[in-house]
Amino acid sequence: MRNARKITLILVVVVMVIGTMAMGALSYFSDTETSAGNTFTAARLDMTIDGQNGVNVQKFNIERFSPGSQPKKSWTIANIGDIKGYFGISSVIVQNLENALTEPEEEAGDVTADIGELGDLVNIRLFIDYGKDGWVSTGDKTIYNGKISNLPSSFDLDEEISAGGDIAIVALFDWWNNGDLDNTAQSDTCNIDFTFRLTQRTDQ
Ligand SMILES: [Ca+2]
Ligand SMILES: [Ca+2]
Ligand SMILES: [Ca+2]
Repeated sequence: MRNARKITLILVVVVMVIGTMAMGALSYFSDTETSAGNTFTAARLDMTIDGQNGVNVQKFNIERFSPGSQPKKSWTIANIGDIKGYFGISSVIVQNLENALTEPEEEAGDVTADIGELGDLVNIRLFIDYGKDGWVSTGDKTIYNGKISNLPSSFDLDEEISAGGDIAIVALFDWWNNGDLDNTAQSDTCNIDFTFRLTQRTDQ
């Protein structure tokens, strides 16, 4: 009986000690802060040509082109995104169409009735016009200078365009005097399709 009272007393003391410890734990200083609302928002990389977005921009449609002419055309390539991009020409496709094989063409030795010669005779100077004056100036970057038919299928230019920035690309065509050979291109059409590309780089 005495032992039972002793055990009960011990249990009461243990419970009181645990209770006091718990009360002591609740009384410690504490503080909390939050870090909520953490988000990721993807950047934007979006290119326009002459302010046009998502539509083909036909830059030139030159009619009645003849030797001695020097037409030029300029594209404004803009990065309307919010990170810088790197510009290149990912595809160049040249087609030389004969259209009609006229009498002067035959007389000049054109024997290919289904292949045009215009792109073989006309020079194209393609450059980045840093001065934006439309002409090749000191410091401008020449992309290509040669006959249209010899254009490579792409140009890996790696030309930086900052967010909100733009560059001017100019194509300057020269049909210099090639003598009688010029007659082989009468009535011909030369078609050039460019695909411009703006890409992000991971090391920026
Ligand atoms: Ca675009
Ligand atoms: Ca021909
Ligand atoms: Ca022709």
